Amino acid sequence: MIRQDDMRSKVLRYPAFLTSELGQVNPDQALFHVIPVPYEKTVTYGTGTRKGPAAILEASQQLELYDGKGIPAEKGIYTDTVHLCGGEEDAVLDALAVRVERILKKKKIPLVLGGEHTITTGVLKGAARLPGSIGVIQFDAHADLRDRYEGSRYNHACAMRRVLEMGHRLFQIGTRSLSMEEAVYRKKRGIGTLDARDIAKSGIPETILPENFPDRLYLTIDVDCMDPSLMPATGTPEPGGMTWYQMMEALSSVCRQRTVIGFDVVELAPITGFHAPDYTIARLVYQMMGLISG
Ligand SMILES: [Mn+2]
Repeated sequence: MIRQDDMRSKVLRYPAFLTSELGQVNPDQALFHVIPVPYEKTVTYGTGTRKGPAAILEASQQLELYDGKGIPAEKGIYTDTVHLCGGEEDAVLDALAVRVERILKKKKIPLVLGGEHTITTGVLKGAARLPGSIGVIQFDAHADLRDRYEGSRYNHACAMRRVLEMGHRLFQIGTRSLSMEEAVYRKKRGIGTLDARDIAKSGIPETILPENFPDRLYLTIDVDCMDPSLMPATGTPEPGGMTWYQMMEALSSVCRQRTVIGFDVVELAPITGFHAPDYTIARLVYQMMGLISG
């Protein structure tokens, strides 16, 4: 499955997103640039998220080109080389920042497939190098706002704390598991929230984001925002999560109201022999492309 184009320069490619339908894609003509990032260093419970990107790309071969409204693939989907994740955390994340910055400068949309949630900090470091403020929407069962976790500032449980330190605004959707300190910190920093409990009670509101939230959005989707009945393939599942249609409604609401500059999907940990979760994420990614470009 993994094709090693050139072992000497360690260029690694997974099968491209929807390559079954699209064949070779010219990066200059593609709006969406997929970066597979099989990063797994600080996972605390279930493991295997390094296998997430390849599983999503593999499952994408089964997608219908028509998403129910249009054909998002017509905007062009280019799958770039696999990000090298073997080095020091700082170096791996900095290299990711450089790649993302390059894509954004070409007015393309980076689409990063994880890998653990830590990678979002690398992506946003790159995005922050372009002018203008960015609002970050985090779909996640967990707040990920700890300052340190298990001795590391790079732990996935700290990802959003690092993002806030870069000066980005944050809005959390689907949260249902956090420490008392995180709850206090959330209030203190004025972080916007649409918690899972409120979604279960009242559904997705017409308008989610506050009026003064930045117009340029970056979306980070931890797959555990969805209910484990729909998404069991993740390291730290939490009951009481979002349904498929709640996800679609929330995503389409924020895409309608703002400009999405990029997004990532993280923390899929494929279960061998059970391909439904992998396909669910491939479909989610494709629907996102439609919502952004539609
Ligand atoms: Mn999470």
